[in-house]
Amino acid sequence: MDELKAKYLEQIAYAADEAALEAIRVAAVGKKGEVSLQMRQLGKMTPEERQVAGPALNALKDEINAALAAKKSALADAALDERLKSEWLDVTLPTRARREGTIHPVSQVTEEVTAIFAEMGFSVAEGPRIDTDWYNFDALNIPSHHPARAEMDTFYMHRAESDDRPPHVLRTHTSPVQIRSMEKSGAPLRIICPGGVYRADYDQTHTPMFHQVEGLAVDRDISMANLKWVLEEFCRAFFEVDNVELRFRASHFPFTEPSVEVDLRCSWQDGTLKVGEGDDWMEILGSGMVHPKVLQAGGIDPDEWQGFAFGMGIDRIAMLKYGIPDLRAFFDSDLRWLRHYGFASLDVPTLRGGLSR
Ligand code: 2U9
Repeated sequence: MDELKAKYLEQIAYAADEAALEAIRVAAVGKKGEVSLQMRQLGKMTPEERQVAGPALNALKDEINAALAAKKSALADAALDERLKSEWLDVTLPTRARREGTIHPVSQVTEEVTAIFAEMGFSVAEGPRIDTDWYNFDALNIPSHHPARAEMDTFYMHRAESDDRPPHVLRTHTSPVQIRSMEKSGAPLRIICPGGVYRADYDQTHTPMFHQVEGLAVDRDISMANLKWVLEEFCRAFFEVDNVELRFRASHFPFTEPSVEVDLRCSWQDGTLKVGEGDDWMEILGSGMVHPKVLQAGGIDPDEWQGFAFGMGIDRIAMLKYGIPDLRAFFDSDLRWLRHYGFASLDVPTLRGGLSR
């Protein structure tokens, strides 16, 4: 037994790789290995001989197995060390000046808006781009006869006459996401819903697909004052100026009551927009207090809860902030345009690190 032990421990010590180790394992403790064969002889021994040889053989087997395991792990460590010597990268190197891909202004502005509202406790909610007309219209207090349905130039999904499922539309706003979030999470709630929406309209300021971000805050005593503060904070952070001034103009939307359109004080000089100064006003978003019927459609009791909501066009605020003239170019995939208006992929917008370069 001492000979077997010395032989196999030496072989294990000199094994060069896992394959050699496996061959040694098979030869020593495999089913037909030398130690296993010895164990089979135990039956032929006298009980006294067996009492000595049995435990000694088991101990030998354990020792060989332990040596095999230790060598296997040492080989794996050595292999990893070898790999680490060749596979490394210097994370302190500067990024490549000549970049191939860029972040689209829509993605950049979505990230900026998300960072600002996240700081105020809003989380991001997402939902389907194809939804039922109930989620897109009825739940938002836009019944079938309502003129807003026609005004929204809706794309309806084709369906067979025999199809008895409810009609589906390409969502005309991200509002159905808020209805679904109210149903799912209940009150209180603080969310923003960014994403693509669809309307059958095409000219210099309209494309059949564009992007919106809508916000919704529901709590026991939310007021227009909270709405105004949130929107002012947003504009200050987004346009990166301290002195923003907002003007609330009475308006009408089916889903909010009262409803307001919000204008931002600005000046236009030589086609350049300056926010927070001058005598011009520019409309940037719509908002209001959520209509009780809309809260109810989302399963929230309007006698106990109230909320504010707002909506704005991401493409539009991207054009304003970054001086991009034509909306249609956003979706042309023209590489020269993308290189000119795109953002560096490693410049992630944060409030402290800076929203834009
Ligand atoms: C729920 C309740 C209320 C979202 C709102 C607006 C006003 C608005 C437009 C801005 C420019 C759309 O992209 S745009 O054409 N939006 O004026 N949106 S209040 O109100 C909601 C949404 C969801 C449950």
